[in-house]
Amino acid sequence: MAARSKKVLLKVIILGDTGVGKTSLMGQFVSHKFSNQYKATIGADFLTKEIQIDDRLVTMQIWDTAGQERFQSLGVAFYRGADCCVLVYDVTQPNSFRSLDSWRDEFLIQAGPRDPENFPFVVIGNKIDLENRAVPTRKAQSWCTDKSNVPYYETSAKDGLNVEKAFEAVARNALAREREVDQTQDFPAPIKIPDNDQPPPSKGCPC
Ligand SMILES: Nc1nc2c(ncn2[C@@H]2O[C@H](COP(=O)(O)OP(=O)(O)OP(=O)(O)O)[C@@H](O)[C@H]2O)c(=O)[nH]1
Ligand SMILES: [Mg+2]
Repeated sequence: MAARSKKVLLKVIILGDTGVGKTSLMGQFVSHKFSNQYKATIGADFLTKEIQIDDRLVTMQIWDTAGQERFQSLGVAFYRGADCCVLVYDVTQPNSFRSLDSWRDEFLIQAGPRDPENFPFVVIGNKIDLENRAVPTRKAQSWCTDKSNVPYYETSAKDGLNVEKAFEAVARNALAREREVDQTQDFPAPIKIPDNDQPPPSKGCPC
């Protein structure tokens, strides 16, 4: 029998301080390319990549955003409909780790998901190829555990280390969540059983 194949489109948004490597991660994942030169992202831009997750062909539409404040002008409409949000920090920059809270809050305010506590986030600690690491893994891991067990990955966009794994987790996480939403929607409408304490329906139908 032919394998069941369903096409899915996932909208993924990458957020994090300027210079943490958001554009580099996307470039490494989508085109296996990396440049040491820094070019600030202005506004937002997306790339797509198709990946196979079990029996499903998943098109990831990955939105790279600007970390520099003066280039941030994304409205609510941009965040709405996101299936997963990737929060990136640089393991050599403690400030970028401390910013994760505000990036998460900002996303939840703007996107307004129905169930904010369980919205699928993935956290990436990038630049692990560098020697001057300043944020310990357990600190980042503990932040993620506190936030309803957000998956945590450490990557190097430069070497490509763990990049594929992290984005696969993004897709899996979003798909798992989609299934949950589907299930609640498939539930039949509850049948109302009249409460015995309620007064009987009024007699004398006007019709
Ligand atoms: N060594 C090392 N350098 C990296 C890595 N990822 C990114 N960089 C470098 O860090 C700098 C910033 O990377 P970007 O990907 O442009 O950062 P960004 O988060 O997109 O920055 P904004 O667009 O301003 O928000 C660039 O010079 C990259 O070459 C990494 O994993 N290792
Ligand atoms: Mg960028």
